[in-house]
Amino acid sequence: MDCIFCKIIEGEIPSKAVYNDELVFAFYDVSPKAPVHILIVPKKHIVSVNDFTVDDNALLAHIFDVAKQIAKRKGISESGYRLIFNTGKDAGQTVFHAHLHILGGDTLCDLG
Ligand code: DGP
Repeated sequence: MDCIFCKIIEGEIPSKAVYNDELVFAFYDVSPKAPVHILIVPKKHIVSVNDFTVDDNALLAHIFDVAKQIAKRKGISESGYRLIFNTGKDAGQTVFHAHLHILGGDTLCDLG
């Protein structure tokens, strides 16, 4: 499959790894939008949030648990961070392998 994140997971494309287990891989975003900008990707190829099913509930819970762990490890748990799944064209999704952005380390732009 010609998927850049599958290739990163397989190690075919280098990345700066942050976390790895049997379900997910996390690495630094190549084009950071905040001092801390990390992506968590499920190892299973899932195109976007639209494609998660109830069978993925445990995987989704795990992704958020890993996000919490990473935020703590990177020292942004208390200062604050944003978790984003861009989903589809209008949201700016550019890689069609679902991924959770962790953004923090500074005051983020107001979305409200
Ligand atoms: P999104 O716009 O939500 O689809 O985010 C895709 C992100 O993936 C974007 O912030 C840049 C990042 N990205 C794209 N290609 C690579 C790559 O080859 N390596 C790394 N580390 N990040 C990448």
